[in-house]
Amino acid sequence: MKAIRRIVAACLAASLACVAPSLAQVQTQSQVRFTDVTDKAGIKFKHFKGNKGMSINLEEFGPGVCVADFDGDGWTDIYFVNSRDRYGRGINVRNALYHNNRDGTFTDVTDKAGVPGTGFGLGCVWGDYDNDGFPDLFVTQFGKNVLYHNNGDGTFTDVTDKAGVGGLETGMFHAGATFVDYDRDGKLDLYVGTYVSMNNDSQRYCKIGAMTRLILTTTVGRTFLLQIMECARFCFGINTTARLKTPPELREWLIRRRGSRWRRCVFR
Ligand SMILES: [Ca+2]
Ligand SMILES: [Ca+2]
Ligand SMILES: [Ca+2]
Repeated sequence: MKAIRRIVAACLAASLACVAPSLAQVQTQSQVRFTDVTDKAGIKFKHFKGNKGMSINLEEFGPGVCVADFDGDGWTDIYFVNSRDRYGRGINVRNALYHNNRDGTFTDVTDKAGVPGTGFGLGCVWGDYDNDGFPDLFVTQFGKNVLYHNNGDGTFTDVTDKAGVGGLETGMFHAGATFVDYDRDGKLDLYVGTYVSMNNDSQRYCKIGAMTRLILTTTVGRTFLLQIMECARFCFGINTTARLKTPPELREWLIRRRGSRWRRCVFR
């Protein structure tokens, strides 16, 4: 028995010898720490998700944030993107531009700069598309995008229509964008990513008894079953299951929450 204990002890010692340098290495690598200075920096921006009850995929996709030295003072400024109230609840929110005060604090200059956004925002990107030395701001939105030209005096001008970058011809769900000079002519070009088709034509209704819920669903990239599940969960919440009652074209489904009876769901 003593021999076995000696062997085990020797093995443990050998193992620790092997492990010890790794732990030290990890400790060395983890010396960098971050401190949350949001309040101290004066950044009061709060993202409003926009959901009413269970969120739809649109409300899960934001928000974007992008940084640039928009006024050329050598200090990086921050732009936050916000969503909007799409349910008529009277909730007023907007995007926010925070100017770097060079002392660890920031000031909200959105109103002065004129860059609140014009719709349900998703992403943003800075880029000096006209090479005047001041970065301009492009915001992707659900619906029409917005391009703000930097006037160089702390203010911006909405030049979306003039620039032709509203993007409605490519759909509504503009998820993100990037500036890149793809043809190397010295002028930045703009690439905008559009997510699934999601517009008024793809609004669906879920009717269960006297309860009718409008849901926003998608016509591309989603299976019909997923749409049904979205419908069911909007009506009954999570833990809802569904099964087909009639052929899919009749769109009658039976749904139920766990432990409850099956109920008929008509999907239009
Ligand atoms: Ca700055
Ligand atoms: Ca510019
Ligand atoms: Ca170019």
